[in-house]
Amino acid sequence: MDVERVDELGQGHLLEEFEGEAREALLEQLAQLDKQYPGGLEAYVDNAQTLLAASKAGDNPYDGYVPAVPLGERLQTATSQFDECEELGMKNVGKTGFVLVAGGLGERLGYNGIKVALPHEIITGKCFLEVYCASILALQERARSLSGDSSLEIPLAIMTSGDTHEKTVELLHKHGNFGMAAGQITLMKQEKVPAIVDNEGHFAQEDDGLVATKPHGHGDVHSLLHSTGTLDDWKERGIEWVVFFQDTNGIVFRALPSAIGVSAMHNFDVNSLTVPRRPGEAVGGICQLDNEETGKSLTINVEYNQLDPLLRATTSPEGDVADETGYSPYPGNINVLIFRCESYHRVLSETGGAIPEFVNPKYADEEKTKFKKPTRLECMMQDYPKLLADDPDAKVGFTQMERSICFSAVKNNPADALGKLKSSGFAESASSGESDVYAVGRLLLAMAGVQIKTADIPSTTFLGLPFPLGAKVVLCPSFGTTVKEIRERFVSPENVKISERSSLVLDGDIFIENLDLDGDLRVIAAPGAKIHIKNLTVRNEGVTFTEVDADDMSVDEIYRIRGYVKEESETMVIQQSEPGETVIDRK
Ligand code: UPG
Repeated sequence: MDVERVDELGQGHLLEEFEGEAREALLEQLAQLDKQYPGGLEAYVDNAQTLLAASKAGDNPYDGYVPAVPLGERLQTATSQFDECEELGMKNVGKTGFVLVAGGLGERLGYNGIKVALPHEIITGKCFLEVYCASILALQERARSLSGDSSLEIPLAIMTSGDTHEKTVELLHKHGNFGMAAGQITLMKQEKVPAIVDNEGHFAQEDDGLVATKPHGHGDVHSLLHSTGTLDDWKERGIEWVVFFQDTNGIVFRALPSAIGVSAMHNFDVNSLTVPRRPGEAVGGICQLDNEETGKSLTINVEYNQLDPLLRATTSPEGDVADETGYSPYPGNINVLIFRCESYHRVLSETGGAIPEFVNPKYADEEKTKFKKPTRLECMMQDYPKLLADDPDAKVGFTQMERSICFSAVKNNPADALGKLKSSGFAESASSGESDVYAVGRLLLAMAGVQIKTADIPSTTFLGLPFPLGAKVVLCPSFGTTVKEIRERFVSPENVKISERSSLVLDGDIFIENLDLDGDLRVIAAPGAKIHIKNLTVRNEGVTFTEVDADDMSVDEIYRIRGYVKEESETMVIQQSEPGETVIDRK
């Protein structure tokens, strides 16, 4: 970029103290930033000035809108309605593309690596990204046998950022893309935007002269799917549904077949998966916003920091409070979104996928002219329905499910998690994410009729956070992608008994008749192999979790953020690596 252009953009201050190489580097960076932002830096400065003026004036983005609880589908597990949705969803998964947003640094978690590399539980040690890839591959296998098309491939796009890109590439490379084919995964790197120091939109500068930059938010995923040609490609390949999910929700694939089924049933352009939301928790609320004056109505997420002021200003002077159920009446957004590819593609072609932005400066003075620290424009992926506001035919809905089957994120360090647990009932820590994986395993087995305790389970604490001491059950995606499929793996479930202190991993094509487990058991059937457990009694020392000092730097960080490690005294492994069937018949 040349010097005149920098002046035209009102950013001449950046050049004042920098000559020579530093100036060259700065001009090069500005040219790059100009290229990356839709409409260039001129648009960025314009947008910043407009949004900062509105923020200074105290404008409410929801002015004129009154929130109401939207209509949506509420699905309960273990009902025929759930089964029907799953079945319909499974007919559609072969025509689905998955998008993982993984550009966030996870500052609240305080973990030094990328979040998708964290183990989703430490019994298998499989990381989040591995679980996501395995889930997609398991769905792909089912879709292949349903369609008879053995070349069918389900695509995955991952949004990374400067903070996460290299490490994500390394992780995929190290593990051979976790079994996904070459070209099946598309990486899309989001770029940062200039940090801004005042209401005029002047950019902040680092000591070396470069512009200070900050993340632009997960809303970039839409413009990236457009600009990289990924969505064009998916549409051409016949993809009908696009599913977005977050980096650390280890159980989300348990809910996706049925949620895709709901989308297909209602032909929803946008379907948000939601959970009952506790007032005050860091989970946005899906609201139907009605504007009497314009007659417009919009079903959209109102972010957690904006819900309370909106409610106070409109329908509820007490703000973000519970109704008689103990939950907020507004369904909680978990940023698991399912879009209809055809209309999504059309909207992105028309708009480029630029999502309306917002700014959230922390003011240092009453006149609102100074910021405590530089701010920037941001955008959120769940704001996409704003691009549909002028389309009266757009169908925007939600699918509510029990939290235990679809949502448990890992976002907070143990100390903050304790505070969150006290204030909202949800810790969202590494240990709560892990214990929720085991809990959904127990739940699915109990729904299949297995004798396993799912309620009144005693807890211990690690770093002050409660950890239920129930059976540690890990049902890998290869073992079952739907509730029905898992049910069918047990021929006589009443003859399967798992004690509370047990741990169990079921990975692959496995059928179980009679099993009495008190200890640790891992059953692993490689692709093409089958294991039939006719009769098996297991009694061994098993696995225990023991406390570790979170400040002991000799302990790996993945354990320090949990406050425990696993001690494997005695385990039993039944493994079949070659194609063919193994029958286990040991009383
Ligand atoms: N992310 C990016 N790029 C960014 C910022 C975030 O890819 O610039 C990713 C991040 O990696 C994660 C996801 O986006 O996978 C969500 O980010 P996170 O910081 O975890 O979001 P929150 O502020 O916790 O809130 C989001 C939604 C909120 C929802 C909540 C559920 O905004 O409405 O209730 O997630 O976990």
